[in-house]
Amino acid sequence: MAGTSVAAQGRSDSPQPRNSTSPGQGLLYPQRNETRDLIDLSGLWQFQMDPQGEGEAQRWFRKLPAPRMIPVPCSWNDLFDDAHTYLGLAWYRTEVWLPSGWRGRRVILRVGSATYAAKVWVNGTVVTEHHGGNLPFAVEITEQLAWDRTNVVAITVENEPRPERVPPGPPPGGGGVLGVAAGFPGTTYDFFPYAGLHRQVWLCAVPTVHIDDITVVTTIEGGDGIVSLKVATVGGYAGTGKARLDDIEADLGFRAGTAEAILRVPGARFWSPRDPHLYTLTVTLTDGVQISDTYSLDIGIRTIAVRGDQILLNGQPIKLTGFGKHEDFALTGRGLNLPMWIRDYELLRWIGANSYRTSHYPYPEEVMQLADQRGVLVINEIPAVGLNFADTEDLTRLRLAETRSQFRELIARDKNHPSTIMWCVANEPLVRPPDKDAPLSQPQEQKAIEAGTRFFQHVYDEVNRLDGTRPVTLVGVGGGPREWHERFDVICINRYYGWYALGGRLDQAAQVLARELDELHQAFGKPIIVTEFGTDTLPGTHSLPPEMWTEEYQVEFLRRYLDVAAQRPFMAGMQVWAFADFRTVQGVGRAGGMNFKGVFTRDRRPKMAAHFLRKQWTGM
Ligand code: BDP
Repeated sequence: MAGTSVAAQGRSDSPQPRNSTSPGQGLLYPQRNETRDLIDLSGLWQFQMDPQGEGEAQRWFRKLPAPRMIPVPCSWNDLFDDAHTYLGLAWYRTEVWLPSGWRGRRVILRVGSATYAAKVWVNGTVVTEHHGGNLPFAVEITEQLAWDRTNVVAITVENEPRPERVPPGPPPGGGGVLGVAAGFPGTTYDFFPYAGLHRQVWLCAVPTVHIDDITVVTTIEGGDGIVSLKVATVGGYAGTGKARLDDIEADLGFRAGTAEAILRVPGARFWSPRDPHLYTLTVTLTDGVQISDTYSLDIGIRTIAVRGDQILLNGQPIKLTGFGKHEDFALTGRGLNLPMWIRDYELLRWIGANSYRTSHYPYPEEVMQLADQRGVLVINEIPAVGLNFADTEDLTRLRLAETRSQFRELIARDKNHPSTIMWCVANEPLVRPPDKDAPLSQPQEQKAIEAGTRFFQHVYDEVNRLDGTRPVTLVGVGGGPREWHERFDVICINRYYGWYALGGRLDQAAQVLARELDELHQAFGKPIIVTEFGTDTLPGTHSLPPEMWTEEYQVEFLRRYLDVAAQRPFMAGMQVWAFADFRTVQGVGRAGGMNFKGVFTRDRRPKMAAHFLRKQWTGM
């Protein structure tokens, strides 16, 4: 957790809040069934920016002095001109009347994501604070509720780019991820710092004693699937329960609120991109005949492992084809946009991709459910983008705490998704910030490399402790220290030979890439995935012979990279950067504030490269 000294470097003088999830530690997706109910608070909320940070003292959690309406979920940036580049504190407020049938149950408020830090009031009382912009948090609010009048929910969202956060903000006045003049707004990464209540806010009614968490691990024995599960409850449950999957049942005996069981599924259908079969697992708490709580979860039976230089799904080698993506669309920004996601999954199928990476932050829970249903393999990444290790030890320590806490939440949320086949701990960590002109001295550089090595060792160990069933990776930048990869199960690299280096010289670029892949394979003998390669491409711009920024050049560039990979049977995957054009900060390297490396435009029209990839990946 952040100490006050560093937090004070930001605009606000309050320390980063301690994350609280309650009543238990579980983050099960909200569900309505015979024992549970829900109210989705999506819709129009009142909104007001608070650049002076005066709202709390003036009790804006009761009444906003000059509100305007804003949709939830949505980013605030593309809706109001004065909010477009606003990085600071903003208030959201809504009212809700509770059904009388909810009396006697616990009521939990669950926020899908608030970027970056949030503080929540219910009827004027602070109920929780949270930081980390892309993951849900929940808090019990039963005590604060009123039953004879409307309830006021107020949430502040604050998105200041502070250096101790993950992703870190740039040093004051800094930013400049593109290695050119600083972008605006200043970030340490190449995407727009959208902010707001980005996912749904729910009220959930659950029984006093209820299922708080379920952890499912699947293995394979011959043709049978083995489903091991752990159930955790809130309320010190010491009774009995049942776990059911199709017509297979196991009894659960709870001690100190938890129970475990193993279900054997004879002749199971194993989850894979070809047959993404999901089984419904239902857990019930049953004291005698009375069901006191129940929760259902769709699970896939599959294994994922690394053997030598191969990634094995259900014991068979797989090669990833696909993309790095963003959660980005006009007007909604990074707000939950289900039409966009459904279209994206359609296009992934059309183009023949079997995978993507959640660059550079966790995506919505519904999107993970869709990946399960559609058999898409996901590299699940936390927002550790823009890290550098030449900053002070204090900052590195604070970012480590933040990274670990976000990982705990991510794994709590996504551990049961068969589609998540790998955790990614960081994208392109750097030895020094990209906007520092003076190179580091040799000893300084060595010190930064060692700081990074320790950092990633801690994160790797933590992730492995929380979930020992999935490979863990780190995505490295060209020229980054090789030793940072050593600890990880899969080597992921982003490479831009033929774009940022060797622009226009694709023959040379292919040679350099080939040489590097061979060296990496020689050095590590682990699976290698190129998780980013691509060129900015203005749709409708053409040239013969192919020149940079044209659609022909994008096709030729991708062709060279895929050819180099095809000649190397050890390659475990190729993910193009990017799926679609996306909004980033203003700067001389980004026309119109856009990154144009998409093979689809921002409104999802195919560039020539999309047709090319489809041919490569589907044979059509
Ligand atoms: C890589 C980053 C990615 C950028 C991309 C680019 O991982 O976020 O958008 O480069 O420059 O370095 O397009």
